[in-house]
Amino acid sequence: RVRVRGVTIHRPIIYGNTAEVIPLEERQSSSNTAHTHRWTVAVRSAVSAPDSDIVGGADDISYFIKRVSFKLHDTYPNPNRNIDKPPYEVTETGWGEFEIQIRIVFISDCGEKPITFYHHLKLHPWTVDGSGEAENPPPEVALKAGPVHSWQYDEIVFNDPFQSFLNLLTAH
Ligand code: SLL
Repeated sequence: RVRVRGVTIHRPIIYGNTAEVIPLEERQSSSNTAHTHRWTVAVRSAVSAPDSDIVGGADDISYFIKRVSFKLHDTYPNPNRNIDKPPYEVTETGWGEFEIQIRIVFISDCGEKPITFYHHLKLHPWTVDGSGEAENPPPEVALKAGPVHSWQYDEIVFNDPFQSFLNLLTAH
């Protein structure tokens, strides 16, 4: 099997999270009243469907991805979450922000090593008060402000890919 020297091919992705305040009534009737937010962390294609308010995800990225692992904070049960088919996402509830480790494993025999990066889970719509200090608004204000979004655009770069993998990527 031969590598195609000098060739670089990228695939655009987005990764990040949305978060919403859990309404008080729902919180009080849940088993975990300390959990203030519901959030979703995801890896998707960077292409959004027209007229959709979902960020990205319109293109298939599963043909070159075997697994996406999200490593949550140790306060979560089974913090290592392996997702083997799209959508590559985890939805949870909680009370705090933390770094999520994201690892993408590519399909078997493609010759590409897994990549690892981090996303800071964002729950709060930080606002700036009159004095220029950043503040984290109270839950009722945050609830009215609507969902928080924190997304990063990036490109997965494959250098000197195997000819077979290059063919697969360009065929899609
Ligand atoms: C903080 N450094 O102190 C962060 C840690 C951890 C958030 C945040 C756990 C939920 C559960 C949860 O929300 N952890 O107990 O299932 O802000």
